[in-house]
Amino acid sequence: MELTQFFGIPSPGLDAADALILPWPLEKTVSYGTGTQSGPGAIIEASRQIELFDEETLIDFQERPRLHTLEPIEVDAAMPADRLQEHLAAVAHTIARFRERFLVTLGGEHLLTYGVVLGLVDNPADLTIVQIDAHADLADELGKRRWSHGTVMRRLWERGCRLVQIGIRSLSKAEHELIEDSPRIETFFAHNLTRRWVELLELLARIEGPVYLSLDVDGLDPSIIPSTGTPQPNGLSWQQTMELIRTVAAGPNDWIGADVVEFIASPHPPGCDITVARLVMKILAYSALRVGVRELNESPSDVAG
Ligand SMILES: [Mn+2]
Repeated sequence: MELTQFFGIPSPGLDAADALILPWPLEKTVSYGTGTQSGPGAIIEASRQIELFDEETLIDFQERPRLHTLEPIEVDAAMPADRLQEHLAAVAHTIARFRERFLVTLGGEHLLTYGVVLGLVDNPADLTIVQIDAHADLADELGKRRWSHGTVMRRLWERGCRLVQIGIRSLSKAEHELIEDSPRIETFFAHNLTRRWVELLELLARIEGPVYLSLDVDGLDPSIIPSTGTPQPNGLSWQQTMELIRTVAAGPNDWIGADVVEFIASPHPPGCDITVARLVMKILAYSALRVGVRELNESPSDVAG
């Protein structure tokens, strides 16, 4: 049991958990490097090597938040790609049972974000997705497929989601035109991210309503996480990534969950899997701190005392 739990610490059980971790080893439409199905297992294995204490938030995972790692989503190896939509809908149905707890999904290819989002919200038009990614993922079709890691944000946008895209540095002209034409898509490209950094933080700090963080590990610079299917140079630094997540966590929004996708287990370079596990740990720590802050603010005894 403990071996399959994030950090390798005992689960308090599904009902008592504050946050849930869902491994979803989806790999059906990768276009270059393969192996995203190996991601969730490698991240959980590596999580056993990191400290349970976070020196920035002072969160100690021995105490809080209490984590429960769910059974991995079963992905039928024989499932043809044209049944992906059905698979996503079925998993969304399962995920709907886990609402009200902060959910971190470990991928797996980026397409899974569609299933998670549809499971977490009734009305996608209420949701803002903060997408850290090298790729816009806004293609209408990729290799004649409508359901693909390269089309996932297009499908979510069609359902009414608002997108804030960060670190984008790979997209087609058609995707670029969609961004230009759509008021529901705000894209912060990598090439001028430094110049627009303050504007970005201010935008993130203003978001209200439900927010979901979708973190494609290729959004970070490949010098930090090279082990992904389609790496691109000029990615986010670790510090930039942390500042973005902190800003979301500190905002007046309702942060409902996150995913970390497109990681491929690899022994080269050593430690890459620990970096991704640490990324998951920081997401959990920032989200937990935020719950603590909210509880403190809402408690009359704390105000009086
Ligand atoms: Mn992506």
